[in-house]
Amino acid sequence: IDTGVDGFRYWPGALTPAAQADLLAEVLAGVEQAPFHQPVTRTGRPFSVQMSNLGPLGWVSDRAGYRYQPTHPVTGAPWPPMPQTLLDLWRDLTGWPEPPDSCLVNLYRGPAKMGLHQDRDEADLNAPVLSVSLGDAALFRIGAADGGPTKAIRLSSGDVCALTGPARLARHGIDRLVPGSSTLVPGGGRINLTLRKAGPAS
Ligand code: MD3
Ligand code: FE
Repeated sequence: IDTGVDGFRYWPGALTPAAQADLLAEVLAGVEQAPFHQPVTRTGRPFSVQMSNLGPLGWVSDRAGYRYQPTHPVTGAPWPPMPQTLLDLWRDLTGWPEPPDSCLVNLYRGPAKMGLHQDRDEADLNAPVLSVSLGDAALFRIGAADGGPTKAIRLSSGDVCALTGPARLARHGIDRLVPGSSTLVPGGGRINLTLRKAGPAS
């Protein structure tokens, strides 16, 4: 597929249905320790997506702004460990010399969406980002960092994509779910895992 954005790499169906179920079970076990919460923007507007994190650093947003921090904003506990499956997937698909230190777990249900944005809260913007989709399909929108047209592609359960090089600062978002397209996530909806090297390169 051609998104028009150089450095966007896409592996449709990278995870078999069995691998998706195993990975989801590991992620949901982590989320039992670090429950989903609904972050708010600096102006107090709630995100329609619910979030949790796994690994040493988690992305959070509140009235103080966006940042990565080592603890859950509600419970104060450290984020649960990153599943080994995800560390392996990152190594195999990105080849990046350092492991990810952050896995943002985004839960989309019903009308949840994510507006067009850039990811630039990470210390080393050269490190790639890896995304794993589980559950209902979504319409993902992406366009070049410096503006111009955007394209929508459908991300389905088990699809993996990497954002490397010029795609790292691409504008992207989730327009909407394709409801009823998967029964993987209990209670319905879509879970996206975003793996990042958020802290400084070592
Ligand atoms: C393109 N998440 O958490 S994943 C995010 O499906 C985020 O939850 C979306 O955007 C989701 O920041 C999209 C695909 C993705 C992730 C990171 C990117 C695309 C990206 C970073 C740069 C460019
Ligand atoms: Fe993003």
